[in-house]
Amino acid sequence: MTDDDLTHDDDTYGAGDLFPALRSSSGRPALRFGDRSLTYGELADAAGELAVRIGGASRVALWATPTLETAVGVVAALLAGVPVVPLNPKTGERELGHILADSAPRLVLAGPGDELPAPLAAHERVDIPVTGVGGPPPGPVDPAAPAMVVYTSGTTGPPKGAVLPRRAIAATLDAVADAWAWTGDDVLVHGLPLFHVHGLILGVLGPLRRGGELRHLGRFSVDGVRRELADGGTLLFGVPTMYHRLAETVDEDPALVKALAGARLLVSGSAALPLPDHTRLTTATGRRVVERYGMTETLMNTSVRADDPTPRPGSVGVPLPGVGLRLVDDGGQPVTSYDGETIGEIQVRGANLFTGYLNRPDATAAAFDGDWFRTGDMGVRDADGSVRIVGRRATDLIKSGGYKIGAGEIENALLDHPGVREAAVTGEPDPDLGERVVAWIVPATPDTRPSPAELAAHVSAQLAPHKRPRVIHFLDALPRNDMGKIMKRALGMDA
Ligand code: MCA
Ligand code: AMP
Repeated sequence: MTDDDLTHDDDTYGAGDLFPALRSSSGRPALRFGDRSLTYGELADAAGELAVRIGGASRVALWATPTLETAVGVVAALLAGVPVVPLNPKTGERELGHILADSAPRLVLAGPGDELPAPLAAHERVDIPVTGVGGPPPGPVDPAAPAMVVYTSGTTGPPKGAVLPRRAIAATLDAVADAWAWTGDDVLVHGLPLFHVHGLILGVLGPLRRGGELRHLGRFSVDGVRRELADGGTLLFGVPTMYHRLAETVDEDPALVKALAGARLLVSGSAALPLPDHTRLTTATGRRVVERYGMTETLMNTSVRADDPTPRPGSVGVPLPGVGLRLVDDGGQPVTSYDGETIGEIQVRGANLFTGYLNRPDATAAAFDGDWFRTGDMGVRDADGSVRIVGRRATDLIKSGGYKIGAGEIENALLDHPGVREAAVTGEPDPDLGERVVAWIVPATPDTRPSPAELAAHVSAQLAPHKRPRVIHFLDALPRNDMGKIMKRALGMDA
C-alpha cells in the first residue's frame, strides 16, 4: 500500500478514531498523575471542549510538562486533527527559538499557571482545561494527515522536526499491543518525559488507545515505581538509566522486588539495556525485562514478544507486525544471512514511519533508500529473525539517559561562549546514563578559561539541561588531520 491509497474511506490502521474508549468507557480510569486523575468520560469532556477551541489551527505547540494538562492537550489536538509540537519545558533559548521558527505554531497550549519563556510570549496562549463539556464527535481525518511534529537531534545542526502521521501512531500502538498482549486491563506505570515518542506516544497515547490506565510518576523515582506497581500497576516502561537505578536498589529492597515480580511486563527502550542490569533484575525478581527498538522517525520497529519463552537479554526481538526490516552492508547490498554475525545497517519500512522532516526535503531524501528508512543503527540477525543492535553508524550521536544528543549542536553552543576558541564533543561510557557528554575545549585565552560549571550552565540555557557536558577537558589545541578536521578518536587517548 502506498500513501496515495490511504484515504478517508480506507482507514486500514484505525487512525481516524484513535481513542475509541473516549466514547465507550466513560467511568473507567484513564489518567492519574499524583493525586490528580481523569476517567475516560472526564477526559472526553475536557479534551473535546479544547478540541473545539483549537479546531482549524494549522499547528499548535504544547508545553509538555509531566502533567494531566499535557495529556489532555495532546488528545485534544488529535481529536481536532490539528498537528501538535510537544516542547520540552526545559529547552533553552537557542533551541526553543529554532523549534518555534521552524514549526510556526499558531497557538501554544499550556497548563494554567505555567510560566512560558520569552520566545513564546508572542504566541497566542490557550490554557488547557482538565474539565469541560465535550464537543461534537470528531469528523473524518485523513490517516496520512500529520498528527505530531517531534524534534530529534542529528549529528550536526539544530534538531529536525519529524512529521508523524496519524496512521503511524495507530499502527505502532496496535503493533506493540500485539507483541506485549497489551489490553484495556493493563495499568501502565512510568515517569518518562512527555515531549518524546517514548513517554508521550507509547506512554500516554498507548494506554488511551487500549482503554487502559496510565499512572504517571511526575518524575521517575524508585519509590514511585515500587508504590504504583504494588498498587495495581501491571506494565512498566522505562529507559535503561531507570532500570539501572532499579537494579542498583533491588538487592536491599524486598518491597521493590515484590512489586517488580508482580508486574505483568517490564519494557525497556530508547537505548540498550546493559547485560549486567538484565541479570541483576532477573536474578532478584525472577522477571525478565523485554527490550523494544524504536526511533522518533519510525516509532517502534522491533520487540521481544511477551509470549516469547526464551529469555533474550541483549536482543531487541523481532520486527513488529507490519514492519519490514532489512540489514544493508557497506556496499548498499541487503545482507541475506541470519547468522548472528554479519553486521549491516538496519533499514525499515511500514505504516509506522514518519513522512519526512519538516522544512527539510534534503534531509528527508538523504534518510531514505526508496521506501526504506536508513536508521543509522548497525545490527545483526539471529537465525530466528531476532535482531541485536551492535552500534551506530555516526559516532557524533550520543545517547545519554535515553536522550539522543548530537555532538554538533553542543559544539555550536559551546563556540558561542566568549571564553571558548575551539570545541569538540564526544560521548564516553557511563554506568548510569549509558553515555555521558564530554567536551574538549581550547579556551579563548589560556589564563581566563571559563569554569566547567559555567560551560555546563551555558549549554543548559541554550539547548537543554540533558545536553550539558558532564565532563570538560581543557586542551591547548585540538588534534586535527592534514585537512584540518578534528580527529575525535585521538581525543581521550592521553586525557
Ligand atoms: C542539573 N540540572 C540542571 C543542571 N544540572 N539544570 C540546569 N543547568 C544545569 N547545569 C537539573 C536537571 O534539569 C534536572 O532537573 C536535574 O538537575 C537532574 O538532571 P540530570 O542529572 O540531567 O538527569 P536525571 O534527573 O538524573 O535524569 C535521568 C533520567 C532522564 C530520569 C533517566 O535522563 C530521563 O528522563 N530520560 C528519558 C529520556 C527519554 O524519554 N528518551 C526518549 C527519547 P529536574 O530534576 O527538574 O528534572 S527516544 C525515543 O522516544 C525513541 C522513539 C525510543 O526508542 O524510545
Ligand atoms: P531517538 O532518535 O531519540 O528517537 O532515538 C532512537 C535511537 O535510540 C535508535 O536509533 C537507537 O539507536 C536507540 N534505541 C532505541 N531503542 C533501543 C534499544 N532497545 N536498544 C538499543 N538502542 C535503542
